[in-house]
Amino acid sequence: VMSILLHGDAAFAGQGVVYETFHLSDLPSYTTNGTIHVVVNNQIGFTTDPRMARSSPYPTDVARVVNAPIFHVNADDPEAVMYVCSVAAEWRNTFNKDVVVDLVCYRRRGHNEMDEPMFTQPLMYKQIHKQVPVLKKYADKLIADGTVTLQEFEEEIAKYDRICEEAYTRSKDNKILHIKHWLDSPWPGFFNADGEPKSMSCPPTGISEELLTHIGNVASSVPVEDFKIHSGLSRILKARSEMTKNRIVDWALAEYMAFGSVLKEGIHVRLSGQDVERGTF
Ligand SMILES: Cc1ncc(C[n+]2csc(CCOP(=O)(O)OP(=O)(O)O)c2C)c(N)n1
Repeated sequence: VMSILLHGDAAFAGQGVVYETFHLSDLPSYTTNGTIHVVVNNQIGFTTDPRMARSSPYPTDVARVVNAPIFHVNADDPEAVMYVCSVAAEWRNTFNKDVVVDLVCYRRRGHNEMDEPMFTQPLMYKQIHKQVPVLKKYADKLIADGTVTLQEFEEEIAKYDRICEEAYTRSKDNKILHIKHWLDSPWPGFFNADGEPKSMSCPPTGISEELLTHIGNVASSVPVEDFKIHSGLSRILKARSEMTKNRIVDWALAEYMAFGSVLKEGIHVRLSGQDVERGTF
């Protein structure tokens, strides 16, 4: 058994649990006898640039507290990555201590299906769109030097696609799980006889539809005149205005309505932290 952890670069530097885990790594009752940490260092954390995310030069510097070896490797060079991974595995098997592989790469698309990185990192993403994907680059090289044939390459791709398709189909058979099954203590009084959470009472917080419509309209408008807005964003604003007109709300508009109604009561709202510039939280 060999423990392997996969991390994002921003998460590796920013999540306290990573630092805590490094300090557990060599304690007699907690050690895994060496974990290989693989950091997918795509040089961005959701929409946050490294200079806004951490104070150390490398995202992997947190591993220096235990003097773990850290290998920075160009992820566009699969053979270099394989080489570094074998060295890391050998190190771990010889010394039974943690080791880090920093895969220096880029993220072709957004952090998730809702994220458009051209809104927040347009220059970086113009460069990224010009990059030939590593799979194509490496396949072209292997085919050109006769290591594999085009047919062998295509068969491998089809094999992998099949694994993904089958897993996707299997994921749909999952039976519905009750929340109770996820909790490790009985929480008496919290659940009803069917295992569902009991409804809790809270003071009325409703506001008039007129006020909600007003907030929806403000949230669909551009605050500054003569402001050239990204076409993707104006589409979002237009959709938001349509929703307000049709008395529909999605999560983001509901969030605006919550903030807006609190503002209307004269209470300041301060959004702070990573990614708020795009209105994530
Ligand atoms: C405990 C916790 N803190 C903060 C967040 C908010 N958050 C979501 S994604 C993200 C950045 C993740 O960056 P990275 O690990 O580099 O992944 P990438 O965006 O490159 O996919 C943050 C801070 C979270 N989801 N969980």
